[in-house]
Amino acid sequence: DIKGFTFDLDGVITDTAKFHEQAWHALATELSLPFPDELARQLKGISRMDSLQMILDQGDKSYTDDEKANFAARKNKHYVTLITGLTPNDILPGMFDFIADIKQKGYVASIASASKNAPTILKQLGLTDYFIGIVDPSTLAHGKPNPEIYVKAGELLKLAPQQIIGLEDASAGVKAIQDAGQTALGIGPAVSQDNLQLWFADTASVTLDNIKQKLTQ
Ligand code: B16
Ligand code: MG
Repeated sequence: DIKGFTFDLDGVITDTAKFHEQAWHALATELSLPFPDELARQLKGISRMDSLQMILDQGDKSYTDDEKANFAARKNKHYVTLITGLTPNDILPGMFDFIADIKQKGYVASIASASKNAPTILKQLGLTDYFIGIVDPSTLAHGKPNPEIYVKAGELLKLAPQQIIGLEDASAGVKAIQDAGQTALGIGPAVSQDNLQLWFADTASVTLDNIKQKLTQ
């Protein structure tokens, strides 16, 4: 029986992708590098330093580790100013009701986000108390699609993988959930091809009733 949920953050609980995009785009422009829409899409779920490398790969200059650390810090400073504007109104449709409902019914929940800013984002959204824990991405050796982050998010719940549903909007995250032995719940067009028993077109459709219905189909 399902007793808990592991949540991706960006794209599932709130849309921080637009702020990442804005901050990376500004950095790319400062460095005279192009920033195509396709690149913005590819950066979803990718760690900060890996994202930076993908942006720098648009040009042919090489940079020292110090310079790269400085670029990443500059982007993050900009990003942090953008997310201070987040409020509970920025929770994606239906997600507050779902998160409150599972808590009220005794399920446990944790966060599996690659973002080091996840604690700040949850606080801004007023959701901190709904989660038992947040995986610290600085403790991870590998990013999604490696299952490590979902394994750790499951450990925070003190549940077996078979008792957990993981929520994701990206294919790499769906694979990470499945390889962690949890049941993947996919949301949105980017994961519609993933052959999931639990697939929802949007966050508003994610309810316990709809999940139960799909699981018994
Ligand atoms: P930070 P998720 C990811 O969040 C974002 O999708 C990705 O664009 C970002 O680079 C990454 O977090 C790291 O974020 O720079 O704040 O540590 O989708 O895993 O919730
Ligand atoms: Mg995501």
